[in-house]
Amino acid sequence: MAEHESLEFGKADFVLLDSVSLEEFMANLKLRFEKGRIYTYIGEVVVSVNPYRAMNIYGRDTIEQYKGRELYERPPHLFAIADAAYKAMKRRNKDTCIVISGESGAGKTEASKYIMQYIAAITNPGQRAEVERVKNMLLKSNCVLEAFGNAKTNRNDNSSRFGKYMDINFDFKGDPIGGHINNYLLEKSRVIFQQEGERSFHSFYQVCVCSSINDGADFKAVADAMKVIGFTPDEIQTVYKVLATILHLGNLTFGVDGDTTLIENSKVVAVIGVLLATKEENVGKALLYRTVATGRDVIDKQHTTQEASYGRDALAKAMYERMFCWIVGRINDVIEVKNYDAKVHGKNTVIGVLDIYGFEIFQNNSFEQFCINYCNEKLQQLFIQLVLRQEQEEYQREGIPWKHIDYFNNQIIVDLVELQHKGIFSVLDEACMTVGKVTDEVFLQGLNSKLAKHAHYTSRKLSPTDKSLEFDRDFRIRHYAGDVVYSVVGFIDKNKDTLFQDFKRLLYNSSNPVLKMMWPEGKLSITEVTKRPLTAATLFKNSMIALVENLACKEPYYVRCIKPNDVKSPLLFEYERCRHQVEYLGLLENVRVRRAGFANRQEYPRFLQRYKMISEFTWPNHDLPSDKEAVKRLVQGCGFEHDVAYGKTKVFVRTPRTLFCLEEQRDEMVGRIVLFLQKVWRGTI
Ligand code: AOV
Ligand code: MG
Repeated sequence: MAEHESLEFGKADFVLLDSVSLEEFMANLKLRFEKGRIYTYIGEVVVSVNPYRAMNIYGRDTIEQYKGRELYERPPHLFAIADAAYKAMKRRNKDTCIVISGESGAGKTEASKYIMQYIAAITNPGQRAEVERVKNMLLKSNCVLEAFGNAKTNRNDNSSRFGKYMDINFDFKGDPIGGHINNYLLEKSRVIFQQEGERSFHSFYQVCVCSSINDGADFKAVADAMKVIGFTPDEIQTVYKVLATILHLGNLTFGVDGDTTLIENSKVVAVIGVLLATKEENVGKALLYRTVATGRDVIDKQHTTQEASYGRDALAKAMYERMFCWIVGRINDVIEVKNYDAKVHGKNTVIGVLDIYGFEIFQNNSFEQFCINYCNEKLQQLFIQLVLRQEQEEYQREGIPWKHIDYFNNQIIVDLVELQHKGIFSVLDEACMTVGKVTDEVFLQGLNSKLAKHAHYTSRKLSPTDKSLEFDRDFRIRHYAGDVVYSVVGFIDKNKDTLFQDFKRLLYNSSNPVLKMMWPEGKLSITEVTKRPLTAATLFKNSMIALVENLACKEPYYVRCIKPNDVKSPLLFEYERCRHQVEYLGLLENVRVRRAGFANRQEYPRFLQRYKMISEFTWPNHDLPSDKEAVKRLVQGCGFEHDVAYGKTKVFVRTPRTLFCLEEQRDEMVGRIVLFLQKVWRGTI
């Protein structure tokens, strides 16, 4: 527990509050924010409040203060948590992960970047060139991914529109030797539509150099970063061509002449032809016709203007998404671990850093917000499992006297979304599978009939007098973080995510090899394409389940971000706004579990192995009936009885300070033993 800070800044760890109540918690959080202390602990969890101003706490000197220190030795900071995750990995060969959560604009992405900078700064003391190269790539990749994956929304000027999980791999020395990025569902609909006050992805403005944010300077930074990462000039050119194509597609309009659908501004088609390195007529044809196989025959079927517009938008979205995934893939090619032989170098360990899109509520919420908010439910569930539930279950299992601490378990909402056959994703997939004309309304009817009784679901039909449900197309979910009204409009299309095969073939047949590479499936002819692709919802659900499984098998460290106000002000601590977040994040329950619980636990033999040299009863071996008895004797000898509990298989230590004292005594004894052995060796004893 961080005790060295002056009390005028409030308590550095919520665990030290005189009593655990929401009022006390909030008073402490507010006081610290106002005093410029944006970080506070709950044990090993960092609670962070977005300062909305540049803080002078991330420089080289601060990094030096945290390097190698224990959590409670310095004021709360992201660096301390990064160091703790790093130490756990290095000392105990553990894979660890840092999970950063909080709503949109709360400061997750900034936190993830500071954490990565810290890890880069404290590693590679030997200045190995290869390690420096890897570190540089990892840091530079952020700049590129933000340009293509972030956008200005009404919640955040630099909002992540994709989920990102980055593994950093370390060698036996603890130096980064590579990494891997997993990206999750990019909000590609932004390419063709933005709500009022919002923008498309930064990248478009960077190529146009035409707006309020400093896009021109960013353009250069991104181009430089891409070069450093190893994108070839051709690849970078292709990226710009794809962006330009998408911008031109936005200008294309369709009309009719008798029975014929036509493109009204055909000059645009010529430009797109040049950009995509393909014939103008091929572009025109792909936009106006689709090839269909009927039995053995293959015919060209003309689009209606509506279908043509749908196809154009789908193409723009798909090209952007594909390019984004390709960029991630190219970065992975460069940063992935190469030539690592575990037999020679020992185990290669990992720190994962998760930075996703935060919970969000807009004026208009659609499929994308639904997925984003489901993702946040999954992460809250993981937090509950790892921090609130497992902890309590372990005390019970070990027979430590324990009074259960209640918390809201959001599993019910996770189930509402993802349960097989019954959940919203299943209902959506079923609706998409229906033969004949499928509409969003069919999907809504499905929801209403399956979920009428669900406590967290309602809709206009089920609650006709509810004022928040303005339109027939609306349904509402009671999320852990608040109520969100979604409009069903677009759910079916977005879930099916159809891109006419003709476009895939068009892009595959481009004479630009980079573009061709992005569209390998265009190789298939119309008669070879049969398999129905998985829906967007199923793909997303599967990727979320895999993500949570991956995180759950690592030792987790948490950063819980809080957004102090909705106007990006550095001065304003909107009490209600913050209280709501503290409540739904389950922070109070976290403090309660932590306070009643123990900071550290170890199995008896392991504990003994580490500390046996500090007691005459246990060094070099003990003659007590069990390791448990031996540990008891050891702890008594050190005078830590009051701070320790004995479980069936493990010893539990309440405060980190006790562990710290044990470590100090151990260090001293190890020093003495070494000295003694040296004397024996030299024959002076
Ligand atoms: P998010 O990642 O949590 O939202 P960001 O990390 O992008 O939020 O933070 C939003 C903005 O708040 C940043 O652009 C900064 O202006 C400011 N900010 C956040 N953290 C700090 C900090 N430590 N110091 C100074 N300013 C900060 V989203 O990506 O929308 O969920 O999808
Ligand atoms: Mg973000």
